[in-house]
Amino acid sequence: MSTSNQNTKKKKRNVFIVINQINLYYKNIIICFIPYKSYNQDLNNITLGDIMNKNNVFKTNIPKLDEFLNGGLRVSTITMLWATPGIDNSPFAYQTIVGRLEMGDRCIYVNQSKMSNAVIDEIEHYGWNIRDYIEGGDFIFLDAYSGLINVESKERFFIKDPKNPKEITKGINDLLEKENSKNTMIVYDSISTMIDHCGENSIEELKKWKKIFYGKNAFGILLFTEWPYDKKILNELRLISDAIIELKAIEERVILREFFLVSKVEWNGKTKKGGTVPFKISAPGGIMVYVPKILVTGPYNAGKTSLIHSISDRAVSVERVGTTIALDHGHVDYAGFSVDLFGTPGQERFDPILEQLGGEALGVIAVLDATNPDSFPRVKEMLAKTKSAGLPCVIAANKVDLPGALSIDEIKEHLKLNRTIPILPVTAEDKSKIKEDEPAQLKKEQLYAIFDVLFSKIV
Ligand SMILES: Nc1nc2c(ncn2[C@@H]2O[C@H](COP(=O)(O)OP(=O)(O)OP(=O)(O)O)[C@@H](O)[C@H]2O)c(=O)[nH]1
Ligand SMILES: [Mg+2]
Repeated sequence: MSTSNQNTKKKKRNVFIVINQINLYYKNIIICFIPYKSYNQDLNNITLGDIMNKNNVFKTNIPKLDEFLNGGLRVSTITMLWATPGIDNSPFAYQTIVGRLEMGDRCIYVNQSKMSNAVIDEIEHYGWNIRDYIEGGDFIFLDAYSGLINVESKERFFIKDPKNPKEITKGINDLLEKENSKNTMIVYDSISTMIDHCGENSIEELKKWKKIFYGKNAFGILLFTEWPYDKKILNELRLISDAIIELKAIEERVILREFFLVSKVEWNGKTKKGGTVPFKISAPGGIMVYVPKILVTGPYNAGKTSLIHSISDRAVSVERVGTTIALDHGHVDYAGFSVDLFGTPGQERFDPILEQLGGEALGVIAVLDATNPDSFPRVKEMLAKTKSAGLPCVIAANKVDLPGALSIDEIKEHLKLNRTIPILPVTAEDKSKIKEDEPAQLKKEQLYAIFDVLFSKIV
């Protein structure tokens, strides 16, 4: 059994490296796609059928990512978590580990760049329980770090000389050979450390790993940080990888935004281009798709503030006698998305600021009062003023609990929109609690339905 330090305290600390004053621009991302043949020739005993087998699909547990991976990871493959220096790729591995363990798989974590206790601390930092799996023997460390720093390993399984890549391969093979009927995910942390110590020889070992995985229901997630390595090494790494998930950053004004993109998926047969997914890592919670701005607009008194307050984990409004005079802001974490909502004031006298508020929004929720068709032209006007054309948009037909409220079809007819925008109903949770000058509590499940539709259009 692994002998993780039971006294390890749960530490609150920031595990991310912040880059200051560095301009990282990746607008011209070269998406590298290597046709399937090149890979297949390399490993002639693994067939396309093996890799494509849908019964062996392993979800990563990371929102949106599985969509780009044609459902998830595959047996006998190597997936590279390819990070730009300064971006931590380990939370991606942790989140997948936790998901796989919950699904009944086992995980071998080869730690070569940090102590196993540091890995446990970090996983717990995100609020995930890992100790039960360690004790149950489903989460196993293969310690390749102690040997590097010349201390005795406390783990049951360790590599004596981690500078010898053949020993690493043998260590992985021995663990996989042990009788086990479960699917096994091998996490290697990290390939950069391996290359630093073992040089180009590492690449030859990686090729062997895929063959070792074959027949043992195993697959690998390898952590790699792209330090300034020789181009030849980088190219070989790309070739060996069956899938590459790149983690990059882009500077927007003074904020550094992180995003991932899948630049290679062998088992997909093609690369889904242009799919960059901005992400944010919260503790607890893990990786979320980050949507920095959703605009909530609509006529005076339609229910914008009510919507933002009802759905948000935390919300701020600037109101005067029940009407919004400056801004509504709320934050929602839902369905793997982390979203900032910005509400516009409804009154026409604030129209000059509508245009500014609409800038940089990734989606729009237009709220209308279903009992007040006279205000519908104003909905269209506000959509135009916030420059919402072209943005994913949903209309929330609010107050459908009130007598005289129009049906969704009637609203559609009245609005006469020249593009198809989904219209979904919204009602107050409890009509008896409605107060004239206060935002109402709206039904959460209806609001989540609106988000589901909107999010499906955003990334
Ligand atoms: N019956 C009913 N009343 C609602 C509903 N949603 C909001 N209200 C009420 O409608 C009024 C206006 O709601 P707000 O959320 O302040 O509307 P708003 O769009 O932010 O208004 P402005 O900021 O002034 O443009 C309040 O009195 C709410 O209690 C609903 O679904 N049903
Ligand atoms: Mg308001």
